[in-house]
Amino acid sequence: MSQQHVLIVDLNNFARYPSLSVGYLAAVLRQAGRSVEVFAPLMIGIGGVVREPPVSWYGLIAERLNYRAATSRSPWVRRLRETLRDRRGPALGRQAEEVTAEFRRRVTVQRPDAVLFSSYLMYRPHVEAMGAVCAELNIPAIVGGPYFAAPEVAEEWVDLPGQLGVVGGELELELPALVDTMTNGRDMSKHPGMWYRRDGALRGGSAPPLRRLDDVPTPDFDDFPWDTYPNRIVPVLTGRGCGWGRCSFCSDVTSTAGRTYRSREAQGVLEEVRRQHERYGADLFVFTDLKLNSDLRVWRAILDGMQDAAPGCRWIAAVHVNARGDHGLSAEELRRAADSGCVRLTTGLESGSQRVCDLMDKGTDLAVTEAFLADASNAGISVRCTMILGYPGETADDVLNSDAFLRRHHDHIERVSLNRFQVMSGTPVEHHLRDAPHDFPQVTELTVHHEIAQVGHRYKPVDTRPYRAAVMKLLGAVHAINRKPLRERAQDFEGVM
Ligand code: B12
Ligand code: SF4
Repeated sequence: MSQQHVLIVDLNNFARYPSLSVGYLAAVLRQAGRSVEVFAPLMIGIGGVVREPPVSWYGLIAERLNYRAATSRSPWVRRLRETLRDRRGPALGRQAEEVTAEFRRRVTVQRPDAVLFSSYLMYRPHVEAMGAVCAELNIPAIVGGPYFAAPEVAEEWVDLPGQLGVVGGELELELPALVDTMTNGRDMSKHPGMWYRRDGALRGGSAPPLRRLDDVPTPDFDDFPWDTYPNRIVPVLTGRGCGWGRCSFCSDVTSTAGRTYRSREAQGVLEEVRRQHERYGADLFVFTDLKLNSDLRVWRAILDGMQDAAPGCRWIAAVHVNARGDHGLSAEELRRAADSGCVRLTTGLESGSQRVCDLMDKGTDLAVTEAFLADASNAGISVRCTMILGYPGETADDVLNSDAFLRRHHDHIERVSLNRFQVMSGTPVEHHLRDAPHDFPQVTELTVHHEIAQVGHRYKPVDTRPYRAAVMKLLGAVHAINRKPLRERAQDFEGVM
């Protein structure tokens, strides 16, 4: 039998560094002797979402107008905003036709035995169009990705036209067997992770979280268009899930690789850093762990071992500053982190009101967070905070507390990512809203869109004058921080995380 040829299509498509999931899939298949090719829209110049672009002096006016439009009661204003947003949104979103045309050209020439789509939910039109090409050419194809573990999402996707199978879970170690089944035309439903419909009902199910993380080979990024990235950043994952894992709004821990916390051996992680540094000539690393300090053994091994593994490297990560303070983020450890090349840490502040953090089950204590901000900044680390606006129960006073918090820590925080609260399918808060709506009298107009894992809603306080005034003030504090130049050592990571 000739060697199987597999085409992986990367619809994660991030314009700053290769997609880790695709690197894993390619590595596993190559290790099993399959020939692999990757097609990412970025290869034809089409990038994904631009994250956190530099803020201009007039940015505050735009931010305030944008907030007013997004929360306007007028459907006309909201629609106009959506049209403008789509126009400015990810190029990939608008260019399904170009991507499909190039995909058709490639599969017609290459005639792969199987096509694997790895996709964010927002690229469904692209998956459908390319899936139709596969059906036309009689090439078996499946789609998987970070959100297909959720049954409510699978329910909306499982009837994709053509013969496109939908698969959920961390299946990389099963992939060679799965591809065999696909190419032999056998029934795929026996494989864990396959979703299918029988007798009108959704069957199958996402594969359980992968336990044997150390069995997964080092991600293979050979196929990525390195020359199109502004610099060479390599993503590394030391564990899957989050050591805290309880925040009520968090869809990271309900999505595929976030379910339950699992960690790798520290030595394997450092060995991977060493190998990727040599293989790709990369000195910049991003740990895509949900929270890198979930396993303190690994965290401390990184502080001790990064410069040996990749001399001169710089790296960034996300951390959870837990309320108890046993988080590996003491002033001394943060200095060691900076010495080991850490130039940016991002943390979920979410709110400057302890009451709101507690409503979210955030597991943080703002006094502990304050100490972390000062210690990290004094150690020379650029700190980025994510925040949520409009969480159920938040009042105008809470927003003013967030504003005051940011103004107090203006000198210690270098970037703030402020997001309006979104109800994501499958999260604890979504279940709570569904099961006990009377607990949330101020949340109305729920509209379910499980195909994109979102549940639209309206939060009544946003229509009140004091709340709006507080938000306008908070936007000013955020803008003042985001206008600051980044520390030089962190500049290579601007807009990355
Ligand atoms: C790191 C990260 C990023 C990074 C890098 C993204 C990248 N493309 O590489 C940054 C910070 C840039 C980012 C940006 C965004 N992200 Co992001 N991100 C993550 C995060 C936290 C980890 C991703 C990761 O490395 N996972 C580890 C890998 C190994 O897991 P995986 O991707 O699920 O892949 C595994 C399986 O799913 C499976 N698999 C994947 N594909 C396929 C295909 C087949 C055929 C098979 C068999 C298996 C398979 O195999 C892999 C190995 O087990 C996830 C949350 C999470 N829990 O995963 C969100 C997540 C993926 N991001 C999400 C979103 C929404 C975004 C943004 C759109 C946010 C925004 N508005 O700016 C942007 C878009 C960026 C872009 N594409 O241009 C969503 C996606 C939801 C969706 N709609 O599909 C997630 C799930 C977060 C969430 N819970 O909402 N992100
Ligand atoms: S700490 Fe972060 S990743 Fe962990 S559950 Fe909370 S929001 Fe999610």
